[in-house]
Amino acid sequence: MDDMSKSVNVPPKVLTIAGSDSGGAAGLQADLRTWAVLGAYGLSVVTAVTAQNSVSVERVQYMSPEFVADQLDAVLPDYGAAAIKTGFIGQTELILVIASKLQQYGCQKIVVDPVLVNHRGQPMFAEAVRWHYVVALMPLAYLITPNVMETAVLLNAGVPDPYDLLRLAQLAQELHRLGAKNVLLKGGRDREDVVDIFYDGRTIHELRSPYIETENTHGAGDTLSAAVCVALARGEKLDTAVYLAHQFTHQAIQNGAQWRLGAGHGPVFPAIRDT
Ligand code: PXL
Repeated sequence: MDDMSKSVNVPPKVLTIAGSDSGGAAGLQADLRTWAVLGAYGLSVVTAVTAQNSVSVERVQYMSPEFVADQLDAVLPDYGAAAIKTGFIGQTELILVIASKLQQYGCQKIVVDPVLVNHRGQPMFAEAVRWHYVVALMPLAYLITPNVMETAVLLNAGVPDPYDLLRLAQLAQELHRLGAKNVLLKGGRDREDVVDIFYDGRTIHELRSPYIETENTHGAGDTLSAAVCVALARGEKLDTAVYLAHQFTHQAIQNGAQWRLGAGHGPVFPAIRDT
């Protein structure tokens, strides 16, 4: 019989290299949920397991670099991935092994979400981690998706005022000069709007949506970069991909905005429910 896979409409395959959030809001759980909603097939290579809930992160258990390499060697030669996202990594040895495997397998569509600060905006890792992101991972990325605080950490710069969109545009350009091919700087503000700044090396684009008054934004950044990743896997152009992902994330925040699932910050939720 002919190769059935040619005639069957298979989903795009996407890989997240990320941490597990036991609270189910962020990390690989947010990525896989986003991909299921968008009809993609998600692979997951686990970098770390966190013990956390809606209030706090209690513990982080890192996987060994060898075991992360084993996971990548297991999935990439077999399934392959049309696009890859990196999330929580947190250790220099893990950054190095991931960078080397990404080069070995030659994936072009890599979205790097530089998870560097906690939700209070405090840096989570030592300076060496920042530096490894810049020298080892950023050159491999097709897109990086830092928020305002992560941008300041990556550039070793002062924290910008999120309302100063001109300054954010400058910082996006500085990240490009530092080696990022494309930059989506998340979390700018303008009056009642949230503004993400997208810089492709030529033009600054603004992506806008109305600010939603809620504390339930845990996982918003993961959802956004996972949504960009799947659009790229489907062959969308990057400017279309970031636009679709911005709208998708706005809707995901809207969906969970009124919830009270735990005592603290609630999740965003991209699925449409009929109950
Ligand atoms: O939202 C960033 C993020 C990514 N990955 C893991 C996390 C978080 C934030 O809580 O816990 C595992």
